[in-house]
Amino acid sequence: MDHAAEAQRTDLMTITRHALNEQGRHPESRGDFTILLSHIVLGCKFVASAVNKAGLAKLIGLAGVTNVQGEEQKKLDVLSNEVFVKALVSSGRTCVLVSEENEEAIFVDAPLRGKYCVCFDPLDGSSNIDCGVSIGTIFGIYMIKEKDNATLEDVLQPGTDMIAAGYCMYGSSCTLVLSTGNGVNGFTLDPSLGEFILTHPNIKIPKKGKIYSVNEGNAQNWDAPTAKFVEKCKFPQDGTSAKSLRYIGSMVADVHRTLLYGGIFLYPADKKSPNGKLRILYEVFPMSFLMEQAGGQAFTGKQRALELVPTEIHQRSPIFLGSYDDVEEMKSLYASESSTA
Ligand code: FDP
Repeated sequence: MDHAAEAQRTDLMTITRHALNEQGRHPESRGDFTILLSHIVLGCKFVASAVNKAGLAKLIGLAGVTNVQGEEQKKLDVLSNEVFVKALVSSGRTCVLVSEENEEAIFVDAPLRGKYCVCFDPLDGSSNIDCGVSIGTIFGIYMIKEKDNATLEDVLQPGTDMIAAGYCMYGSSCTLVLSTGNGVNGFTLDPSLGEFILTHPNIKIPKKGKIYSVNEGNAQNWDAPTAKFVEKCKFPQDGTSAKSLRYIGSMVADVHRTLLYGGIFLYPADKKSPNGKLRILYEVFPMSFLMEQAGGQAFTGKQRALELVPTEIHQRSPIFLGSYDDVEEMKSLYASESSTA
C-alpha cells in the first residue's frame, strides 16, 4: 500500500480550510474574508443544485407555469441572484454589491455592513441554460474605503485594486476557481460531502496555446488587428500548425478551458458594439485577475485590462485574455496598427 498517496487522498483540503490557511499569512486578519467566502460558496452550492434540476423543473413546468405551492416558477438567473444577494448581505461582511441582474448597486444597511464590496454575475451564460451547456457565477471582491461612507466610487475602482476574484462553473462537475492574489486554485464540489475540495492546486496557464476562442459570426464587423490575429490562427505563415477553434459561448466555460489548456479567449470590439459585449466589473476584471495570477495576460486592445477605471457599474470593454505569448501577439498587432495610423 502506498501510504503517502493514501494519506494525501484522505487529507481533504476543503475550500474553507484553504481560506483559513491563507488567513494565517495575514496575522492582522480576523477571519472576515473566510466568512464572506463561505457565503459565496453557499450561493454556488445552491445554484449548482438548481442548475442540476433545471431540466427536471422544465418537465414539471410543462404541467403549467406554477409550482406545487401555486407560485410562479422563477427563472434560474433571477433565483440565483436572490440567493447570492441574500447570502452576501447576511454574511455581515459586505457593504456595496453590484449584480448583473440589478440595474443599481445595492448598499447594505448599516447594521449588517462589513468591509467588502462584491461585484458578481450570478448566472453568466444564461442563454445556455435550456440546452444544458456549462454556465457559471463570476465574482470580484474589493475592500471598502470608508465603511460609514460607502459610495459608488468603492466599486468603480481599477481591477488592480481587487483583493480576490473567482468563478464557479456548473458543468459536468461543479468547479470553483479562486485567487486571493496569491496564485490560482481550483476546487471541485464533492456532491457526497457537499464540500469543495482542492483538485487543481496552483493553476498555471500554458505560456502558449493551440486554441483560439471567439464568436466568428461577428467577423465582418471586426477591426483589423482582430481579423489579422484570427487569420494567423487559421493560416500561420511561420511554419507552425493552425490553431483549433473552440467557442462555447459561455464565458466561464470558455475561460476555464483557456486557463487549463492554454490559448486565447477574445471578445473584441466590433463595428456594431464598439465597447465589446462583456461587462468590466463582473466579467472582464475577475477573469483578467485570474489570468494574470495564473501567469497569463489580459488586454483590452488599448491597455492592460486590470488598469481600466470604470465610470459606470455595467460598463463594457473588449477583452483578449489567455496564454502570455498569445496575448503578447495580439498586443503587437494593435501596436503596429496604431504606429501606422
Ligand atoms: P450570455 O449572453 O449567454 O449570457 O455576457 C454573457 C455571455 O453569455 C458570456 O457568458 C458569453 O461569453 C457571451 O455572452 C457570448 O456572447 P455571444 O453570443 O455574442 O458570442
